[in-house]
Amino acid sequence: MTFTTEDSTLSRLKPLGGIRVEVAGQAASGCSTSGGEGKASCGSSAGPSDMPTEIWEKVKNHPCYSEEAHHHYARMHVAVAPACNIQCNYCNRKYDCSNESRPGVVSQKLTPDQAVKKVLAVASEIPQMTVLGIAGPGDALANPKKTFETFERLQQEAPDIKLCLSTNGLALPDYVDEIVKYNVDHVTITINMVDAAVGEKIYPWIFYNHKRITGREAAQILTERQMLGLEMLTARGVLTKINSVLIPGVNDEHLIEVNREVKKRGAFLHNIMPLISEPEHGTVFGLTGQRGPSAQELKEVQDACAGGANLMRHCRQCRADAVGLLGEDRSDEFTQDKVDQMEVVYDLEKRREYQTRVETERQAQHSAKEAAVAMAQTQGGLDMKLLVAVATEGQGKINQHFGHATEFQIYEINATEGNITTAFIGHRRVDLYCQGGYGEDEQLPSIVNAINDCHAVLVSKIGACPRDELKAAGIEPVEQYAHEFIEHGLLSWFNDYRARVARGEIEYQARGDASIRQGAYLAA
Ligand code: CLF
Ligand code: SF4
Repeated sequence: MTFTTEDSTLSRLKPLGGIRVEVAGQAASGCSTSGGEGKASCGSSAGPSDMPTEIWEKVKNHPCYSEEAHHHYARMHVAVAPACNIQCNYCNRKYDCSNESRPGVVSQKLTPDQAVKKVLAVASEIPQMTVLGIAGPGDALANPKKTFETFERLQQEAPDIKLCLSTNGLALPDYVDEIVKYNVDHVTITINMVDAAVGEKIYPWIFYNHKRITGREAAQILTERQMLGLEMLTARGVLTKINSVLIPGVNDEHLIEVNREVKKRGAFLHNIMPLISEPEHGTVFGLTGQRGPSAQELKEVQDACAGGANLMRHCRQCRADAVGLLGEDRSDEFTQDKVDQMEVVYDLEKRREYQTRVETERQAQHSAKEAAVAMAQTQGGLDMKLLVAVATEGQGKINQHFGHATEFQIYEINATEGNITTAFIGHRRVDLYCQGGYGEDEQLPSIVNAINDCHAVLVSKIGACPRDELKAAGIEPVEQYAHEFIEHGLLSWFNDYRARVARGEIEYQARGDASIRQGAYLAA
């Protein structure tokens, strides 16, 4: 018998090409050519043996382009691009661009001079910071002078840092030469539709050729420019990621078509993100009651894209001035006044030494994962597929106290016909349970809601009260694998769990849906 958390819902969406590929299988499948439809495309969880060396060199320490790298390497954004050339219904200009960051906090806008000093300061303090992105708070290419001046200077002053930019794509075809000239190896285009009839529900207007254009014509121009820009980047060897905002009832099933079209044009990754539409953000969608997707709705669309462009599932919808590992926010340590007072010494050698140590740690995690999977295969047991939440603060380990977690990482374990795989499928942001030494019991229901589709939560420690509440909700709290590598803990728990099911000590029960937390992220 096969147990799964999602049988009831998965069949609603039709996968590409009529073939359903299990998520875990996809994650493990690595590089695949697309039979003449597009270039080779490698998944975010792929490794060096899955892709050409020059591509691996570009992605191996980019936390957004490599799922494994995001446990070890950090990125930062500089908010040098305030203007925008389109209007999205999920955006309120008072806040950051929600294409690449989430609304809720206004960034401190920087001049290129300030931005360069900030990057050097962060790079000195955080040697695992390997990528600098320009992602707003408006559109990077609606502010080309500031964007490219910043890139040009950084190319000279911090040559080991990878450059990355994010755009809505309207101006992209005009700047591909500059992107190549300044060695911007990674570009993200937000593409929410490839059909203007869908697009006119998302974009009320664009500003193009010195004119404001509205309605379907605006959406048509936008989609043509996005596709052209993507093709031009692919032709020049720039790795391109597509971000799509999943808007239930507007573009949910349509995103499967988007996935197919961007794969055809050589997109390296597709990142499908949930709409954030709290009314207090004052966006059109927020004010008209357009809701965001639930966790399972998001997963269904992502799973239905299996076989198309490879998916990124570890995006944190970070701010236009984010600093740190994905999922952490250290921007408060690098406000303009603090950076102004810093003595910045950019020590390239020290950064390289540190990153060599990170690579050793990463290799240890990789080996631990392989050993854990091999161990689990030999034990046999019932077929099942389920989700598990993990509290981690990095290094690929179960090393965080339940009460200190501001997010849980979600893994899917899939045992089918003797083959076991694990796959990272996303994260769930939560409010901090532990507030200044005591547990905040009012937060517990929202934390349970966020991981309600999981069978267990693996933590380094947990108090009696949250333990009881989780158990009552049917989620098993597990401390036993504290400080072990995540995959090892996951599979050890899983083998124990299905052995208990097989012995009749516990009964397998399907889990329900979970909610994606809306609203501003607050750093712990
Ligand atoms: Fe920044 Fe974006 Fe570059 Fe990453 S973020 S410009 S590709 S360096 Fe990353 Fe943040 Fe998600 Fe963006 S987690 S919002 S995908
Ligand atoms: Fe807002 Fe970004 Fe859309 Fe511009 S592209 S309207 S800044 S979400």
